[in-house]
Amino acid sequence: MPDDLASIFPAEFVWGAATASYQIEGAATEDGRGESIWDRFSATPGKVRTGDTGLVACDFYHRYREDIALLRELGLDAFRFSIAWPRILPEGRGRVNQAGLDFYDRVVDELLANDIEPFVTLYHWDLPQALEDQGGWVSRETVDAFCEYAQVVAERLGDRVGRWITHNEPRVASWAGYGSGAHAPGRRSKSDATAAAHHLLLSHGRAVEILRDAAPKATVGITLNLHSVQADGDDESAAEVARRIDGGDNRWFLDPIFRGEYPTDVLELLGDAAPPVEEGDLAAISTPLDFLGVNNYSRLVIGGGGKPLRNSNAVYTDMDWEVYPDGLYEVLVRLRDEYAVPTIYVTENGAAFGDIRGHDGEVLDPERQDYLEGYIRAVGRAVQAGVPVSGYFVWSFLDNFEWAHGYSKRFGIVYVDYPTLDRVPKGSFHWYGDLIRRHRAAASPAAQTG
Ligand code: IFM
Repeated sequence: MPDDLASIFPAEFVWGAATASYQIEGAATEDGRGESIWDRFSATPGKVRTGDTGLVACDFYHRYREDIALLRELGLDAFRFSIAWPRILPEGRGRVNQAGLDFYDRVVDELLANDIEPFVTLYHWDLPQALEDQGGWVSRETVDAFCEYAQVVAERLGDRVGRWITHNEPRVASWAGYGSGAHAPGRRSKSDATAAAHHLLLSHGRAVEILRDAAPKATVGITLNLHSVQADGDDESAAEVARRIDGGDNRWFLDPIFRGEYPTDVLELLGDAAPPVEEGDLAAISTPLDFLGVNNYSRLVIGGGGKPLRNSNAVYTDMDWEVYPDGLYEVLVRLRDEYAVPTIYVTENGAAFGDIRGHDGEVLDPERQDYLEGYIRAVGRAVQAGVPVSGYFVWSFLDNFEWAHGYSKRFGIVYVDYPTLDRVPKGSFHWYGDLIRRHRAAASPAAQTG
């Protein structure tokens, strides 16, 4: 592989940055936005660190022009953001809030005016609270509500938006939202979690056709958070636990989407907590996709006795996640070899570190730069091995509301000074921008012929 990272990638490779509505927008009670499960959850004492909420967040709602100007400065091809369902349908279904649609209209137009392609995620976890009150994702009716929402958004934005992601990380939305209760809505039930996961997947499958009909230019995918789960050494119990975790975290979502079936070993383990699958559901879930979005940050190693192992030689991020770029390579190769995924975008990858603004006002983050370089190199290796990876999105563009961790974890390549909401591009922002510029230069016709 060439040393110069920029020359590894094909000319049409897409460089992007990713965000999500609740994590950056703020303006949680403005212009008719309804309540979301994250408003309710973060207002509940003890659920989010130091009681942080998304009420103001990064104030992207008011500062999107300034932020898009920074995206332009960075030289990005694409920006991934999500739509807040409660801005569009404050009660979850029925009444449409035009002011909510208008906001995303403006964001899309501003991006296009700056030559940045919008990648729109429909659901990044901010379910209207009104729907949660009627059962949330455990209820099959929420699937119909999601279809209604997808239709409304696609009709309004579909003339300009070509890239659609139905859901972000259904594993987290279901397992953490309805199983462990660490995320909104904070329920703790295994059968609720599996029902929620199934309905998220079903709503995805149904929405694919809706998006294609309402937005004829649409290419449609879903984003899954996938990780490499490995057993350390030959310990049999470690191998068994690793397989079980891989089943729940990875195969539970990949198999229905790409094979039209749930993995039988996981179904057996679930027993009575298996999801309520009806005839036709798996056919809908496995509707062929245009692309798969992959979010990857770290790997999991299981040691003797089935316990997660800590690697004393590795760097860990502020989330206590091991830095292990090969894990992303392994995931990408597996998607080609085991699931024949046609096109992949790495829709999130990045690292939280405890960034500090220096006396000179700058924010230097060499650890994040190293992290990004290692992972982008791993993507490059996958591309060279023939894996169809078409783009890479750094998580995240801005420091933001990191769910139950509140604002304590900084993932951005742009620092947000929360008291003033000033944006300060970090060292990694400049590094990433330089990579993109060098890639363009290496891919230009002059460089090809010269
Ligand atoms: O911040 C989250 C994002 O919302 C979903 N993927 C993982 C990120 C880091 O935890």
